[in-house]
Amino acid sequence: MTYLTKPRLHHPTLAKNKLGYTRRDYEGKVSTLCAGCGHDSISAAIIQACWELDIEPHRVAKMSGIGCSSKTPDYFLGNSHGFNSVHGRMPSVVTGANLANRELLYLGVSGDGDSASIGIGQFAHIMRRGVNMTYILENNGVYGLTKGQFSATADAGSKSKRGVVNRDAPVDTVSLALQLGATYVARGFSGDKQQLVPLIKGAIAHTGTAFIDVISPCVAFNNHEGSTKSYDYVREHNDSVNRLDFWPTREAISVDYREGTVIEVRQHDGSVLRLRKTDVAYDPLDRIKALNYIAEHQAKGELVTGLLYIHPEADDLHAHLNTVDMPFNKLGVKDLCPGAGMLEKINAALR
Ligand SMILES: Cc1ncc(C[n+]2csc(CCOP(=O)(O)OP(=O)(O)O)c2C)c(N)n1
Ligand code: SF4
Ligand SMILES: [Mg+2]
Repeated sequence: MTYLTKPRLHHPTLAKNKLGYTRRDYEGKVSTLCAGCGHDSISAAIIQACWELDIEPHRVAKMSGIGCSSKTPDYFLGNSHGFNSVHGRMPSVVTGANLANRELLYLGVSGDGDSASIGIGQFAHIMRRGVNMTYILENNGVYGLTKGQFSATADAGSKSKRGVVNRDAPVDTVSLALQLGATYVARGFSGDKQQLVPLIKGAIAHTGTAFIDVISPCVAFNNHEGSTKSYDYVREHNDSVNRLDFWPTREAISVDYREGTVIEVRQHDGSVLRLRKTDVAYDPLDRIKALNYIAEHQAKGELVTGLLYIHPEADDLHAHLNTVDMPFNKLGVKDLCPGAGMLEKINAALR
């Protein structure tokens, strides 16, 4: 893979977080994506979120599939663990890694082709199994890496750069994630960092599968008139349901509040999500209403962004499987392989 290493020069006045790290410490290599690609803005939002959360980079495992989007983990968190897997197979790699070591923070990055076309089976199962992770889908409606073919999220009627009209019905990954049981579901737009950073912070703090679909225009193949995933289209049709501010409970951050209704959602780790509703009728704790809300706006050609659903008491795959608290990779041979006597006992209990 081609890449450019960034010079390790830090300006002495750069702001530092609690760990003494600057934002630069959360960056990766220089991006080789097209200038203006929405995916780079998402990488910047991930860097900002991890810096603001004072995350120790060695505690993060970045996983991805194949695509321009799946290349991006190389461009952030250069001091974290990473695995660039096979097209559409990131979820199974995260599941295995998470089962082996539950102490890491898992960050999966995927594309709409990677998740909704070839990888839709894997996508479905990770959403329903509650693997503790943040799943970011960088959604541009095309296979950017392979020169702009329609992906399964392309809207019927949208036009390719060459003027071909897509006739197939689209997969809406947000509705799918909700139906399948994801416990934190959001949609963002790569061009709206103010909204995206808190959504990512909330997802990282959430226990269970946190899914964020980020509309991310491909400037090379899907940013023209007729595309429903272009910058202009999204700006004109975006309906933001809430403004989300995120506080880890360990510190009080003063923020400039806008007018509107605020609700607080306390998560498993004690952190609090504050949702500023621009639409007073919207309730992110109600899954069925979320599905209806998304569908109603979709029928009007509108995209709903913001935190669409959260189950604050959600648990994860380890709780479902009743695994031990100690990560498997720290257990000794005796624990992992208790011997023939124990196997005999288990078999006898099943007879
Ligand atoms: C098994 C397999 N099939 C097909 C490909 C070719 N391929 C590489 S990336 C890609 C699509 C990527 O699209 P998406 O996930 O939307 O990422 P983007 O480039 O748009 O960010 C395809 C079809 C592949 N690498 N492996
Ligand atoms: S082809 Fe599209 S998705 Fe890929 S880097 Fe260029 S703008 Fe981004
Ligand atoms: Mg794509």
